[in-house]
Amino acid sequence: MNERDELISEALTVLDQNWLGESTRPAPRLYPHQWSWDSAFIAIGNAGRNSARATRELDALFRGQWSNGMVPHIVFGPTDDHYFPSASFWQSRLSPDAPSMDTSGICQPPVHALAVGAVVRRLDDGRPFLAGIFDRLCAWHDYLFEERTIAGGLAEIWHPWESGMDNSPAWDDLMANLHPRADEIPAYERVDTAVVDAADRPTGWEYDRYAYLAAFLRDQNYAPTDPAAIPFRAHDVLFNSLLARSEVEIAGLAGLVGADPTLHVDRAAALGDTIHRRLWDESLGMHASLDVRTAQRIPVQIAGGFAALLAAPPPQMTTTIVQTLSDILVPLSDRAVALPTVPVTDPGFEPTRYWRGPAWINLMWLTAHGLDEVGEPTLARRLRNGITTLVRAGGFHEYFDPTTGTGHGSSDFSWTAALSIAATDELADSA
Ligand code: 2M8
Repeated sequence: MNERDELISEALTVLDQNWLGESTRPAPRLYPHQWSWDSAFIAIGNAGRNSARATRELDALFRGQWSNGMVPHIVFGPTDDHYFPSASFWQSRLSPDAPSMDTSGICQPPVHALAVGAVVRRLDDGRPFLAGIFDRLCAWHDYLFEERTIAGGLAEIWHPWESGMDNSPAWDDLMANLHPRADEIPAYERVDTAVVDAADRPTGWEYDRYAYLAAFLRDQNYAPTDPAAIPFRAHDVLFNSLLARSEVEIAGLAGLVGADPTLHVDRAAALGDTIHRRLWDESLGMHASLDVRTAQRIPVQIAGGFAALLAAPPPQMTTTIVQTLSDILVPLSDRAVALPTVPVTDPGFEPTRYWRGPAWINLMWLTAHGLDEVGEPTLARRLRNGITTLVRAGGFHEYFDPTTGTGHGSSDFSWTAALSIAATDELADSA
């Protein structure tokens, strides 16, 4: 077996081991249920190798969809243990919109349309699967455009977990501005630090605030009546760029099910314009997320900001972004680079702490796609080579120290495996 086939076969073994029967857990012990954006990445990896499983994965996730359209960030399995916050913490059925199975009460970045598109393109006839999921996908986006787009034309996140980049330095000031009273922080017991090194995870101070924010939303049955009272509100670049790019994807898929693409084309264009107008930060040379409560952009260079490449930036902006990105990328060899979540030169860079420095395969893969879309295939290739280099040397870890290449967090991490397959296939296709 050549190196390429070997990597794919090992990645498929990880996905097999994490398969729960209807969906795939992100990792064996750390994340035992179904997570929203993880499942989208996992379906992308399975699309070309195990398309039946990819369709089941997405169907299972959308079975957890709420009647208001929200796709929850966790769909819980039948056993409610070994994870904090558990189903009994979230109590999703406090909301009349929640389905009969247990879910969390918040969401994650809308990357699902890209997964649906990837799966449909790999099926002999993708129309039956698409017909079953298309309206649900549109309802998810309607939720984001209607219930989460409150001011300024951008969708809001209400919890750092909704960004997917939980303890990113982008959220430091917003978190520091939360002043929960002791009785507003619910009692809880962490499970994560018993499974992986606590030094690689968010701090206790951050977890207190995660628990406080989740309980705040829960105590309003997940339907806050006064947006001004929500303690954490951000316009995240990654979240909104994925929403814009996903609208383009939905527009492209619409014809296959006889739907009208116009709304989706218009939404993608309007949202893209707003992203480039409101989130562009000339001094950073890239886009930055915005604190809705202060109406200020958050002046930090975060890898998620490069997702704006997926939202059709204008040419001059694109040139600046690619230059900034090139300066931040860390060489792994003469043809492979890693994308750290925070520049290694940043005083706050922590090489192994979760979303505060390590290289994450999903952000590298999304950035490679953004580069393809703005006509930078050489840099895209170096990023994909970076993905295969990191997993060959470090295994299918959750994240990697970009300065040494060593793997951290959970081993046998599903989206690392799935996107290694996708990157390997894309490298072969572009050779
Ligand atoms: C991490 O987030 C969860 C909370 O949702 C956690 O730390 O327990 C993040 O890396 C998130 O992006 C990811 O979806 C999740 C499962 O892999 O883990």
